[in-house]
Amino acid sequence: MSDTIRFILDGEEVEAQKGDTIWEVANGRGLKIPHLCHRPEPGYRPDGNCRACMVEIEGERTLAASCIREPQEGMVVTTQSNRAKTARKMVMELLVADQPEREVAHDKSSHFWDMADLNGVTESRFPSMDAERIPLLDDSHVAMRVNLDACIQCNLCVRACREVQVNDVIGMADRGHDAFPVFDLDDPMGASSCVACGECVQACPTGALMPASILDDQQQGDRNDFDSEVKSICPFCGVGCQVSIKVKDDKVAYVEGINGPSNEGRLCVKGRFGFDYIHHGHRLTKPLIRRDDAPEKGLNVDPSNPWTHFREATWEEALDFAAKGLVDLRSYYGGKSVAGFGSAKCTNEEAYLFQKLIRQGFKHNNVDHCTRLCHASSVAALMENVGSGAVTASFNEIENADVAIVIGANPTENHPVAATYFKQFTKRGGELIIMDPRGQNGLKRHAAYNLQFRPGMDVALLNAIMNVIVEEKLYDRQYIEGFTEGFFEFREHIRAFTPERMAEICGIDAETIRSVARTFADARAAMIFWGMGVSQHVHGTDNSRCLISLALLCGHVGRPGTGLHPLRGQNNVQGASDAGLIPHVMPDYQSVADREVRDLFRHIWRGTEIEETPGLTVVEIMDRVYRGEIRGMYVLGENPAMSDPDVDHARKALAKLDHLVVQDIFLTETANYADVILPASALPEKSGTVTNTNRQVQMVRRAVPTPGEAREDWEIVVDLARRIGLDWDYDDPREVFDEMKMSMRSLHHITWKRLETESSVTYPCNGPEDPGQAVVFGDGFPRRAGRAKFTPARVTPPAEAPDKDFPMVLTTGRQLEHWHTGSMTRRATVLDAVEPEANCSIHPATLRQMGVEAGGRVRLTTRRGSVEIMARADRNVAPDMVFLPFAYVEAAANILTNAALDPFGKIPEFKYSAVRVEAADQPARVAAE
Ligand SMILES: Nc1nc2c(c(=O)[nH]1)N[C@H]1C(S)=C(S)[C@@H](COP(=O)(O)OP(=O)(O)OC[C@H]3O[C@@H](n4cnc5c(=O)[nH]c(N)nc54)[C@H](O)[C@@H]3O)O[C@H]1N2
Ligand SMILES: Nc1nc2c(c(=O)[nH]1)N[C@H]1C(S)=C(S)[C@@H](COP(=O)(O)OP(=O)(O)OC[C@H]3O[C@@H](n4cnc5c(=O)[nH]c(N)nc54)[C@H](O)[C@@H]3O)O[C@H]1N2
Ligand SMILES: [Mo]
Repeated sequence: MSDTIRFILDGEEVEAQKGDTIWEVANGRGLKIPHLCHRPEPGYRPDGNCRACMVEIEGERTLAASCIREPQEGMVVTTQSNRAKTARKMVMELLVADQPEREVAHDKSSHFWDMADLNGVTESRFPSMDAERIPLLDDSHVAMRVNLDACIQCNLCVRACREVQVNDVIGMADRGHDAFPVFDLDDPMGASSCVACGECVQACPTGALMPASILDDQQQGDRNDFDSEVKSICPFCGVGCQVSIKVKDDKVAYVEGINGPSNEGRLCVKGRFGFDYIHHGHRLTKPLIRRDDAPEKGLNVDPSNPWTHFREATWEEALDFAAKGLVDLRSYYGGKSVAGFGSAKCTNEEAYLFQKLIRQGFKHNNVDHCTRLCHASSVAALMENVGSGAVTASFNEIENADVAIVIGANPTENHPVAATYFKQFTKRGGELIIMDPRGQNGLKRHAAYNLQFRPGMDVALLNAIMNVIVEEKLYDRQYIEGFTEGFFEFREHIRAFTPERMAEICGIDAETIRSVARTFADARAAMIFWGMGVSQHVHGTDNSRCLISLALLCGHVGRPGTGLHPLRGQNNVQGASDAGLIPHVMPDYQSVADREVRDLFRHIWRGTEIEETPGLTVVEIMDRVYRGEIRGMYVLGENPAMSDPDVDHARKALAKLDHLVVQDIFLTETANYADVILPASALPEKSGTVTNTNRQVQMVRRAVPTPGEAREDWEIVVDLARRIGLDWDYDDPREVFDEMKMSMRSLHHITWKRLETESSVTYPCNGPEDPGQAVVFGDGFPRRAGRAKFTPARVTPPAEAPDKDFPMVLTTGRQLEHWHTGSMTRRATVLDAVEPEANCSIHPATLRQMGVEAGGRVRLTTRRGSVEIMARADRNVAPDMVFLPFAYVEAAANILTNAALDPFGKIPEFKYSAVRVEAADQPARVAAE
């Protein structure tokens, strides 16, 4: 069994695990051995190149680099011998000779100078060697500065870029003492393929790579020049990276990744460099009430000058006004005349309070949020067939997989930190299967299979794969017998979907389909990840049903390295859904139609009767608003005037409302239509909990104050609730969390206190010591008899087909630097600088045919409307397709998209509309009737 080794370290017998290094063992015992090229953070391979960590080993002639040397049984190691200390000091002195003086250092508090101090080195006896060779400042990137005069060739930036984030941008040019890091083929950083994750900046020990925001004109700065450090969660995507926010003068100075369970220190460009949206001049700092003499409601408010339409109000006045408008509608037209959109950008406690306000205050369930436009269909299929809507395994489980499918998701742009784990998986030999009509720049070169099939044909492709698995009997009979139901009907159903027949429909040849089927079925452990390319279709639920069946067929659920993982989008969409911000279920997906559930909440909510009819969804609510049946709305942290599938309709609807209360951090397109605007807090300004895609409940801590008179969202919701007559008396998010625990089994063993100390606990959690279960359903499913179900799916075509007037296919989605409707990221300096202009992507051959240069302007027209926009040439997009992000108000994608809904998930078909593309300087062609 001997995985432990005993050896002598500085005179004491110590124990080490096999694979530990001397440095690790020493460090674990509090001994300080200097280190420069070694970074103890997870993911960094020791390299042993700088010799700063030398120790003496009895019986060995030369000193050993402790960061790479593993102890052996009986070895005698001395870390503090004179010989070792002298050697380390010498290494340091040689390096100091080539550094800029400490007083003018790029980073006065660099790890390098800490190590110099540790060695007692203040100056060097040696002459500087490299004044000549240094390619000096590279300030071509908006977010980062390169000052190679401080580079010590430690190679950490290369490992950061290649091995941790797997971006392969940085390499070393030249050799030995003359080596220096280069970007791509020695391009300026700003012109290289760098995606600005900033991992290299975080890893650099000397300040040669630094965040631009903390350097002055002289290229001098100090990483320790901050007033406080607060550990919290990134406000952008569902990965839920843990961040350390360094605050100076109540502003975010800079951000670093810390060792959270989902990110292990890594961040992406948004999480590291995208925080200053919270300090933007457009922040709402005072409550606003629409002026009596305001122009007609429309998209006509300038967020830097709202006074044309709004006037300042005190909180008292604004809250009274907000409440009165809603209460008046309730008394006059009944509670159903008011509906609410809550937010997946806010905390769990805020989501809980919001749905409670609508359910308790207006006696119905017409409360929903952006999950409807997102994974609603995936959740519908998961609930139906697995019995639970959350992921069955964390994405980090890919570490234990040997095959993984990524379908309809673009993680290098939308879940970039998750993508780093996917890329590392392929580096270890894992086989990645990508299924996406669009080629993926970031991931495809790592993939074993890259299936660029026809858009909307997921069921055809997946059924064909399952046909092979069934026909070739590659399925896991034992698993199917033990844990599933419906297999025999499914087997009959799937027989018709032969690869040959499906190849014609989906565009992937039968042999490739067979080969993918065998790869997946033969895997020891395989995972399936999916995104909006699967869910946002009129057949989104069918798409997910296929993915579930595929995993069940092969028994790839419930074990390490297996599982179903719909990559959740917003930072707290999992948590907001768990907290009941959904029209047909209460917290923890307990059905409003279930009497026992309603009884439970009557008890917890002190006598409130819960309406038993499931409520209306986002798009249905917007429809009723349009028809005048809903006259008042409370919109918290959502921007439907941009994100609704038919914004023309949504904007008209919003304009009709008698009373619209918007609570946001900016004057969004939606706030344009508000009667009253309540200035709220951004995530770094509040405390509470959020739940990420991995089911990890994590602590959000307040880092900076809200600007002006803006207040934390939960406080505003509580004050409004009191004014509409509810007897709420919460004084702290913690009290809300405690109330949530009364109805939510998912929070068992997860306490506020634990989250304060541990920062993150995964649900389900089996005990006060258990960090939570990363993989679930190994012993059965939360369904009848513990069995998951096969639900057959047929091929349904998209809701509209291209024809001669609209011959191409429009698909919409996201880009790395921008967040949804752009309200946050277009106000973040770095992100806006990198991606400043509304753009779409079109195949170069298609552009050529239209006579449009790359970067020229095109007009996109669908049956619903038209926008003009700059077109990029992109070979990843099929010649008959256009890819359009929806972040740009000046060319809003959702003027064009089709609002047709999936019947189960009620999700719109954002991923497929028929479109006509023309050069913008050509006269618009009028569609023939
Ligand atoms: N940078 C950034 N990151 C984000 C967000 C953001 O706005 N910006 N939003 C967050 C949110 S809320 C979400 S939900 C996630 C979404 O993350 P993703 O699901 O990755 O998002 P999308 O870019 O909408 O679409 C993913 C892919 O679906 C493909 N696709 C299109 N049609 C089809 C099809 O018919 N079949 C298949 N299989 N694929 C198709 C597209 O080519 C695209 O590559 O991202 C989250 N992360
Ligand atoms: N064409 C097209 N449309 C789509 C999609 C698509 O793929 N294509 N995807 C859909 C999907 S998956 C999603 S999730 C939706 C997203 O749709 P939305 O949720 O409407 O989009 P966001 O821009 O994220 O809106 C969040 C709002 O919250 C505000 N905010 C941020 N932080 C806070 C906070 O802490 N407190 C408060 N009060 N406000 C805050 C922001 O300023 C912003 O106005 O879009 C959907 N629409
Ligand atoms: Mo989403």
